[in-house]
Amino acid sequence: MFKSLIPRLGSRAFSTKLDYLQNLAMNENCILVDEEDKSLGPVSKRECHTIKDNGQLLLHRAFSVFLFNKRGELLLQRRSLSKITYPDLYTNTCCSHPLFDIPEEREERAELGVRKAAQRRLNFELGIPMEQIEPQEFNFVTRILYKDLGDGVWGEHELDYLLFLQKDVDLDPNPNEVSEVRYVQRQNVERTLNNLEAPLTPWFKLILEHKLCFWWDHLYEINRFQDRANIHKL
Ligand code: DMA
Ligand code: MN
Repeated sequence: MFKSLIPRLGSRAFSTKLDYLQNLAMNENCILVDEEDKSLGPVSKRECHTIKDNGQLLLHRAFSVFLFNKRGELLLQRRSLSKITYPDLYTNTCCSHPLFDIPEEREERAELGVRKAAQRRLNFELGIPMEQIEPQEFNFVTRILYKDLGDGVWGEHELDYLLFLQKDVDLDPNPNEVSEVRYVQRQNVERTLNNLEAPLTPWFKLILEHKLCFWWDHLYEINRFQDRANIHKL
């Protein structure tokens, strides 16, 4: 009887995107943390985002940038179809992880590691020149902790630093990361987000339901709301 030489693909293989660059990035090491944000060492991005058989996901350090232009409009991105986790969804300006592999990104003093990682990823994902945003320019607001089971194969479980910045910047999106960018006005936020051609990422939704609009309304004094003491479970 004919036996196929092509191995049968399990469900995980089917839902694994074969994008070369995105797969390569899965070998980078995130920073594993406990619920108090104490660093527990390196774990690959692949392992951090793989849902285990018991539904568990490893908690790791992350950041979410909210970049506003001088008119106070929030920059959104649509994740590319190549992304392995949460492809083709609209989300806040830029999200990623400080890497254990880059020693400066492990620095916890004044959130320096996260700030450096944010500068690196704004450049990589959106093409914002490195010199247009310095790490100390971000306004760190607070940390949130959330878990989301994504597509059942790939998910998120993050201790996420929220970074706000109001500045006009140059954009040159990287198509392997981002398929579309657009600015959203505060007064139209509900209507605009309800009429997008794709859903929002779960973390953006959670932050939106939490305090995004309040912080947006107080952009000019955002530093008043800096909270280093607490980690908010959303
Ligand atoms: C991960 O974002 C971080 C958050 C806050 C969800 P991501 O999936 O966009 O990470 P990367 O761009 O490094 O793949
Ligand atoms: Mn993550």
